[in-house]
Amino acid sequence: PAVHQAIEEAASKYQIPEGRVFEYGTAGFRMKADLLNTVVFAVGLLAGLRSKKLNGQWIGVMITASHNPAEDNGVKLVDPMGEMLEADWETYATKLANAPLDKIADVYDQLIKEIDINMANPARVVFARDTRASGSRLAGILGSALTATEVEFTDFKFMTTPQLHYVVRCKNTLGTQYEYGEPTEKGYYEKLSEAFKKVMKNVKIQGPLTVDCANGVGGPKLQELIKFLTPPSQGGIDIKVVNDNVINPDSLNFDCGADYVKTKQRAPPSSKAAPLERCASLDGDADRLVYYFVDENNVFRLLDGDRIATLAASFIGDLARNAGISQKLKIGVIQTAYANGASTDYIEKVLKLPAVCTKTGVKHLHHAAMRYDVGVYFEANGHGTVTFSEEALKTIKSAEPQSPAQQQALESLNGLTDLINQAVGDALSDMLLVEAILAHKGWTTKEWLGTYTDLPSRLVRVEVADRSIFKAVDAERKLESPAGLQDKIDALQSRYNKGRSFARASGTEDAVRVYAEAASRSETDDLATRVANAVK
Ligand code: NG1
Ligand code: ZN
Repeated sequence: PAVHQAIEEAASKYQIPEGRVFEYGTAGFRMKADLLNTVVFAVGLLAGLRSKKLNGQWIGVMITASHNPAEDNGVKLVDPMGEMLEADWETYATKLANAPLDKIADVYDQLIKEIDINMANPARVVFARDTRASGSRLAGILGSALTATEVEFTDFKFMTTPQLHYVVRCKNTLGTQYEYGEPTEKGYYEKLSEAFKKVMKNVKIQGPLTVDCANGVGGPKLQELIKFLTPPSQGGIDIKVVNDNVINPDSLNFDCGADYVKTKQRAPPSSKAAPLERCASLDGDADRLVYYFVDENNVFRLLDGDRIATLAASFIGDLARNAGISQKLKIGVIQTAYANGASTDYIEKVLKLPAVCTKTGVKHLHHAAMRYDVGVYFEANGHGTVTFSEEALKTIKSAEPQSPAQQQALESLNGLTDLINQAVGDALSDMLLVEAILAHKGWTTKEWLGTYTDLPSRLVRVEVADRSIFKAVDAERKLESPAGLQDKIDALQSRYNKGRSFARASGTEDAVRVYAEAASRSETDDLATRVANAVK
């Protein structure tokens, strides 16, 4: 029929790069931007099918390669409630992306049968992109696939990844009892800024915050958000935006941003922050956030995703107790094997909360978080958020305060449920969350750092001939293949005080990652080197 022919016609304009096999991984498809044309076209076809399968609910498509270099790009699908694409569909995405172009319309038709899609249903898609130079070309290709398949779509142009997730969730809940907000960028700023005002009632934060925006889309969006916040002259936070150059596309993620700061364990070389000044870095699409400062002795101090998780869990726990509803709000903290062992200890022994370990990738963390009334989940690299169950929201909204103190705690909790982007980890929302908590606790970053002492850690990237032979089990903390390797790792880590190490194949790069931590820096480095050698 007409659609089949329109797909063939539209597809004939592109060329599949030779010898490439594409795979929808933890971060969707990601690679050098000039290889992505046909992949984006395939994702456009699938987005329409996904929407039809879900009775015309809005599906999101985000064009970004996050913290990767400027010449890369990527594309991923967003499900109706703002979550990552359902796992089963990753295979369909992979199938379509690898179809030869003269067969892609046939594969499309096969998928309709295989997934059993009612083609009479409407299809609706929203999409956006980060500031990469290749983004507008890819958005055009996406549009051509949507047009060929007669899908209704809205192009939101530049957005942070979490903003797009927000819009998708808003569009699909509009007019229902779960209405999430107004499905526009302005709606996003209004929701966040109003919630922040609520949470900041009666408290004030000390000193300015410098935010490194990785020269990505987070820069202009943070500038926009600031217009909605209380200005410093009226007691609001003084946010200094740096690394917000989106004019020179090559500066994206270059010597700055959350990934740089976390992996290099140092401030961006361009940083002019004085000792003890509070700093934060976003990544290229503003879904990761880390804090840091330089102490009195000029030593760099990092406050990563584990720190944000422990801070949030401790604060929400306090509020629940102060509101008199702690019995009804079961809080859990979800981490991956990359979480610093000291943070896990602190969660279990000091906060007395359950700490759950899942596989790497936020969809696994998100899933585990949903099993709690309040699920706090963060990857050590700064990607994460807090989820509130329906039951928890009801408890918070319907609780009857018995005292002014209880009322205040309930109001703060209520504000938090709006301040936190529950669809997905969101650096701008997480930043306001951290600022609010520090203000409530009256803490500087130094006191935050003082809650526990991180074990020295090391992350090593090991190039191997074939990473697919590395098969991990037990939330990726152990290897069952290649045979014998885990025994070697076990023997090595037992030789070091507080030694812990594991190796797993990366889901986003062609390499194996080795993580090690131990009581001292030298033991850590030694352990990491030995395990890396065992992997090679
Ligand atoms: P891989 O390449 O699978 O280790 C990396 C990050 C993940 C996650 C994904 C998606 C580390 C050690 N790994 O995964 O946490 O963020 O990218 O972007 O940080
Ligand atoms: Zn990102």
